[in-house]
Amino acid sequence: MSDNSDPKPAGVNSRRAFLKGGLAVGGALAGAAAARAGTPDPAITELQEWNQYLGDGVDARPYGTPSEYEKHVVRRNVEWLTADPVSSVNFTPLHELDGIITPNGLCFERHHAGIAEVDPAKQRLMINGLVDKPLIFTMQDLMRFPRQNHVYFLECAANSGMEWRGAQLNGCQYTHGMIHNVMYTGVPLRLLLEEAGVKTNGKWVLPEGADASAMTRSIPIEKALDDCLVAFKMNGEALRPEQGYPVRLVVPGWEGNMWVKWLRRIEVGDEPWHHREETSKYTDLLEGGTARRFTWEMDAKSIITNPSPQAPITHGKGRTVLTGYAWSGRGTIPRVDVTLDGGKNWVQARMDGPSFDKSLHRFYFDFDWDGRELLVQSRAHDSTGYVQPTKDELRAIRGENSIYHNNGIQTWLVRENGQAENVEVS
Ligand SMILES: Nc1nc2c(c(=O)[nH]1)N[C@H]1C(S)=C(S)[C@@H](COP(=O)(O)O)O[C@H]1N2
Ligand SMILES: [Mo]
Repeated sequence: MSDNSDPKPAGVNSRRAFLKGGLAVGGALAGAAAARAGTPDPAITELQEWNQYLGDGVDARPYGTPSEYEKHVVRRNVEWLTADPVSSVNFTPLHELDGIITPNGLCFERHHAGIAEVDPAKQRLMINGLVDKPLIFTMQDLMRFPRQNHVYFLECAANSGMEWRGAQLNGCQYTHGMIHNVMYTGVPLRLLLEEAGVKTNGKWVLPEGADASAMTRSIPIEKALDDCLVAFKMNGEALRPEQGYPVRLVVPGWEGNMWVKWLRRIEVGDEPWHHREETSKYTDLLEGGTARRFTWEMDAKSIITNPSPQAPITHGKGRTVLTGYAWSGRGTIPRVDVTLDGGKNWVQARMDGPSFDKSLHRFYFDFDWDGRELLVQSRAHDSTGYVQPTKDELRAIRGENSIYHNNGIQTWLVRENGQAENVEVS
């Protein structure tokens, strides 16, 4: 390594290394995916605009934003889905991302009464109910407890809910985009509960939000004492207002509704409260009119993000990168299978990037596309041995009345022209 105090030698070295690397890669690609040398390319032969002006200085962008060429990479909502945008949802543009982390500005939003703008100086977190000492924590109080960092996915139980009765929305952003994956910094809820002293009959906790919806959910004390976090940072910086600034509850592997944002109170009780969001909502209506309650853990699931309806193959046949995400609320994802022919033949995808518990995982399948129509699907295996089911297998058990917890295998039809659409195969 060169001396950090003088950036110049390092710059020179890395530039030389870059040029050498560039040549090597160029050689390997010739005749495959890269353009052949010999045809003059104006992107090389002509002096580009940006080569001729002095760019913005270091004082121009105190908080950075993406390149203007990335303006299409945004959260999107589906207008007919909800009556108004305040109690609604938008979706993460999964097909535009790579790796496993969701950038803060692209994390889907789900709120029941809009975004609360909480003043951190007036933020209080109260713990009351079946405790020895009811306590109130300011932000400063929270920051004095030992912190932890963990990458976790948050998936709304309604993710893919519109697909129960058949293929509907054209794009993985809409079919699977009620998920994000973030590194949280926070204090284990266990430490705060221990500080208050949970009484022996304290078996449940009820986190409550400070927004106008005052969101509440019953959580068993075992989970609260296990891995829940009271988080104040996401991907290193303060939580975004959309995600519950200044404090939200993190409930790893469990449905997103329980991750109360703008967290202001945690009550300890001896039984669940049976509030609205755990009875009339976030309950699975089964065939025959019975209902399944308290389905907290998110089952293993996966989705091919590229190619997909919003991300067609535009380069023609030959070298092609297929990629996507897989996750499980019960552990890690050691394996993902991929099929190009609607499930007749399966091959193992290549997992890449870190494998964290209850986090998104990235998979790739690198193949030579012969230009023929494809029916692409992915199938996740989680670390408990559970294998993601087909939609028909799910329907056989759960009927078609459900909205929540649809983790069935998704199919994209990729046409000869590279365009893709949402279909089902049986
Ligand atoms: N206070 C409060 N917390 C809330 C909600 C809400 O409306 N208010 N929505 C819940 C639902 S249904 C989901 S899926 C997640 C969404 O988290 P996100 O907006 O960070 O994606 O937050 C949950 N926590
Ligand atoms: Mo949700």
